[in-house]
Amino acid sequence: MSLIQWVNFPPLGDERGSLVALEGSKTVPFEIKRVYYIFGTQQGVARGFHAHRNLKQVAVCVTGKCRMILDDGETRQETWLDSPTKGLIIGDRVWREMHDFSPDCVLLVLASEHYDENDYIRNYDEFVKRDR
Ligand code: T46
Repeated sequence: MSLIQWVNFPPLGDERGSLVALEGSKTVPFEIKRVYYIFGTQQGVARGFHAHRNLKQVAVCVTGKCRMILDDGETRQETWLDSPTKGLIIGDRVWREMHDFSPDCVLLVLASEHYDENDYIRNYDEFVKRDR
């Protein structure tokens, strides 16, 4: 099964421009408990490099782009987040890395759980050996 799974956000456009609505348990396949966004990422900086034990997320670049790597310990796949109408679903126990942020990138993330530092798996070898 591909690690790269999308959810489409149909643009509600009219002559004034576009609008996308994100609704928990509707357009987004879980109840949204937290929203955060990453912006102003410096050139050459990569982020992520961890997995989560119990967290589902949808990530969407509302402007600009970045490259996302997902890795379940057996398969490593990558894709570009470059559209405000496509969200990437990131499931539990998937290692993620974000690279090649454009200067204008705003990466919006919708999360199924509140922030919990104890939910992070930050050591790749441990992730592959034990935490998948
Ligand atoms: C993920 C990828 C896509 C908080 O206090 N609350 C929060 O909700 C978040 C997400 C972070 N933080 C703090 C923890 C750190 O001191 O903000 C700081 C930066 O977080 P972090 O280094 O984890 O950021 P990234 O970009 O490496 O990872 C983030 C999310 O943490 C992670 O869950 O999946 O974006």
